[in-house]
Amino acid sequence: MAKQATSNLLESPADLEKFYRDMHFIRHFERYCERAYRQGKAGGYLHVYIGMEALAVGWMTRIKVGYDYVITAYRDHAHALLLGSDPVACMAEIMGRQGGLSRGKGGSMHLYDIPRGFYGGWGIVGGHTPLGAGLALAAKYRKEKRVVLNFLGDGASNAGVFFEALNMAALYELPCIFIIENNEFAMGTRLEYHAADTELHKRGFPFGMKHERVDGMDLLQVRQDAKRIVDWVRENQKPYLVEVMSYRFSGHGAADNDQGLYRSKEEIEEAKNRDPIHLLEKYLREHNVMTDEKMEAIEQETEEAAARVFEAADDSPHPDPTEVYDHVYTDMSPEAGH
Ligand SMILES: Cc1ncc(C[n+]2csc(CCOP(=O)(O)OP(=O)(O)O)c2C)c(N)n1
Repeated sequence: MAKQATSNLLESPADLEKFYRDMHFIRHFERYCERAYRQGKAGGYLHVYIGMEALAVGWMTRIKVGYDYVITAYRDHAHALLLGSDPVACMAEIMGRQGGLSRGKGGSMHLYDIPRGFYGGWGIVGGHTPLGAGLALAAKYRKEKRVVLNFLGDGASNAGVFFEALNMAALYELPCIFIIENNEFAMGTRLEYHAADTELHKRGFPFGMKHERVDGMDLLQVRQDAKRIVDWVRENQKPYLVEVMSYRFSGHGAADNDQGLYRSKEEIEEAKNRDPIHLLEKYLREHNVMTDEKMEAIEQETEEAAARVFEAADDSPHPDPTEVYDHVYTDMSPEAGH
């Protein structure tokens, strides 16, 4: 590691390296997911997180893994990976294989890992937001001090059910952080065309909820905001609405090849000036935390790691057709011990 003035650093060098690796790994993992889809190896649909890595890394590294709860929509790969879910099991799920997190029955949009507090992975836009409030209600009822990260998209923040979730969370004072991942688009519809008021965080105001808009591209800023808000919610046991500004570099889903129908190539290139990985590289360079050679090595190592994950997942067999009705509903019978 290069010489550095560690006292000026916002994070320890070891943590900075870990975050840098995580962001690269997520990006490579997502590229392999797109490849799997194009090779016909991933059924259903698939949405990647490329461009938004700092958002998930910043927030997910501020919670207590295995204690706090996380729930999100269908753009869910990064969240599972950051909670420590086995990357091969994530990729195998995305490919619909037996070794997948949901035994190959959910696919990309339905990753779950309950021991790590990950409650999915949901495909109905906005539909999971009351479930996240319910998780917070359960924790509060049991007098635990958990917090819930309840992620949703900017488009999802228009759904009626989201306002119901906000109302109940405020009424019952639930430790739930609604995190709007504002990547500026709901499929091909730009923020200005889908939201009457584009400051989405204001939607917390009518419910008397604390709310604010924060950055989602500069990892170190994200980490600071996330810590402040997670600490506040854990301590005060009340909800919070935070709108995190980001941008998605890839198409909406794997079938959107971004042919300039709703945004120009120039706009995407312009947004890449704030590529979260490059912003962190700039910090690492300016503070002499890491040399360019080391950064290149990490980029390559994480690419190779993602390639190994892809291959291992591809080796996992398809589920046996006789299992099709198994594990779909929880067995609530007395024999099952419930
Ligand atoms: C209730 C419902 N309506 C419509 C859809 C189709 N649909 C899938 S993704 C999407 C856009 C959601 O955008 P946003 O919430 O901003 O999330 P992002 O994809 O940007 O992460 C829509 C309308 C759906 N899945 N569920």
